[in-house]
Amino acid sequence: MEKITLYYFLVKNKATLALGENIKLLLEDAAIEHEYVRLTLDETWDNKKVQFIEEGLYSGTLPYIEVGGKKFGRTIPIMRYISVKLGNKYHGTNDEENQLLDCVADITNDWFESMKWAFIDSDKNMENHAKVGTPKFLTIFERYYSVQKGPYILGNKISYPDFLVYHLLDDDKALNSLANYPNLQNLAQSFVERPNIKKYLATLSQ
Ligand SMILES: N[C@@H](CCC(=O)N[C@@H](CS)C(=O)NCC(=O)O)C(=O)O
Repeated sequence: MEKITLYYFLVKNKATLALGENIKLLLEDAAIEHEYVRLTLDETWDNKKVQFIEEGLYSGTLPYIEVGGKKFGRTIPIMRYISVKLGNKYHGTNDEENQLLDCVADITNDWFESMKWAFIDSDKNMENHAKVGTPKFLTIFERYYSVQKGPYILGNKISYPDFLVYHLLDDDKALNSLANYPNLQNLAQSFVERPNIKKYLATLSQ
């Protein structure tokens, strides 16, 4: 696949925080040549947003990618697009599997939105999210991941929602408290051992 340029904000000065990282992890895993451009969510963004909308990114949101002179937006659609371009590398093998992947990916949007608003609103809401929101989503995903033997949602084959779920566990600081969620723990442990992911994660701790 051609080189991809990924655009996303640098959130709270932490390289991996929020949506862009889902795509970054996929690009790393697939060993696709890429550049990651970080923007700042400040007054300069308002002008950029107008420009992006004029260029056809009508939602005016990040992340987006540029590839072969074309721009594509929205996290999950971008991940699906990359997977399709790679011969459905990160999709299922039939309609029913793909419906399951759609479903899991859709719930990750709910999880992200719940976490985002708690994070933006106040410390009190964040506390409430940690007590109520996080366990609610962990329980839902534990159910999905218990259907197959794992470690991934489709069993041995990784697919795009696995990246989303792993990254939410990280963003929501749940990676070290998965004792009651053995299938999610299995996912997280296997995910970080994927050779390209392992190499990439090592660069973050340098
Ligand atoms: N569900 C969308 C959410 C996109 C979104 O709301 N992005 C936020 C950053 S997390 C954004 O661009 N905010 C700036 C704005 O709306 O002007 C996706 O996954 O792409």
